[in-house]
Amino acid sequence: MSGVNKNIVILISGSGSNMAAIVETARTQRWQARFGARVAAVISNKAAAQGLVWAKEQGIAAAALDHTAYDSREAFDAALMAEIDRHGPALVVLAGFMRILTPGFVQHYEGRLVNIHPSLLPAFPGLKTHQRAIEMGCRVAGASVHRVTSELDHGEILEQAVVPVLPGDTAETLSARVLTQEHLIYPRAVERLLSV
Ligand code: NHR
Ligand code: GAR
Repeated sequence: MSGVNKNIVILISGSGSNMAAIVETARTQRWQARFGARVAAVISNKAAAQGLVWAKEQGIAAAALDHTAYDSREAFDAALMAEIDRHGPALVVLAGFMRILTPGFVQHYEGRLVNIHPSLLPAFPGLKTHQRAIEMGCRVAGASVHRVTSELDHGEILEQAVVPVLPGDTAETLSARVLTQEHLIYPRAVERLLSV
């Protein structure tokens, strides 16, 4: 990705630990100096998202756009696009963002839109991935960073990490094990996108 001022906009819905991992890696790996890249904004569809508080403390522009205030997915996505585009993003990063995006949104950011999904895609697209992996008797689980297309959790895979499923695991214990790996692979995938 050539050029200077590569603004990264991160979309969250909750705790924002993947967002924080990316912000911290940007700092320790000097993304500004090396790639002209910085996390310009964090946007949540939930005003109560904990990640917004942390982002503000870091001096990052943080905004909430409540999807329930819009009549349709198209109307929400149009407002979200307007908010994102204020920052002229080179990359839009979904990090625990829980709203399915319309084809118009996906098309607008084609080639600039990535997600982290808590399963070894193409296994278990959609929700409740850890519970489903345990119920199926999977011996391994993990996470995938992928490009976002209008087909949910189906874009090109950019990074993956594998963890064991251990006897007695619950969705909570497995998701915590997967999350530690997400914090390694997501910053790595974003850095690779910035460096090409
Ligand atoms: N949008 C598109 N077009 N394509 C993808 O691959 C997307 C996407 C939006 C989000 C993240 C995804 C995940 O990693 C993601 C990938 C939300 C849902 C969902 O069903 C499914 C997958 C993902 C995110 N959301 C419900 C909805 O009606 C709301 C659920 C809730 O609020 O808890 O949008 O898993
Ligand atoms: C992460 O495990 C992420 O993979 C998952 O939600 C968690 C968000 O944690 N994403 C989805 O389930 C998307 N449907 P975080 O807010 O602490 O990054």
